[in-house]
Amino acid sequence: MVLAAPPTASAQQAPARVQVSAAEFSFAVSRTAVRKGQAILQLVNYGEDDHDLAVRRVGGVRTHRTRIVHPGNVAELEVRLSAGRYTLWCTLADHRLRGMEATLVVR
Ligand SMILES: [Cu+2]
Repeated sequence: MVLAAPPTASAQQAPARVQVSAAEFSFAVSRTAVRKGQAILQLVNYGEDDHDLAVRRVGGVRTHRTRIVHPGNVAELEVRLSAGRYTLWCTLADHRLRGMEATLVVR
């Protein structure tokens, strides 16, 4: 007789996924709100310059950041998000000022 394994903490909800499309000079998120908990933020560089993805909770002190992503490449950032509003941006040069910034709401 085979017993089904009991549910464990690791078998909970799969992490939320958000794709961030980067180009010169814009950041477009695939969704603007996610549930709190584990999330995978995927940066896809559709541009012709290098970009990266940084994320910080508004009012928070910790910044998570991907490596620099070359054109046509992808990077993922797995983070634990608590409820609040997060800012996503590119840290390279003046890209943020030029429009590479987005907001993600976590409920
Ligand atoms: Cu950039």
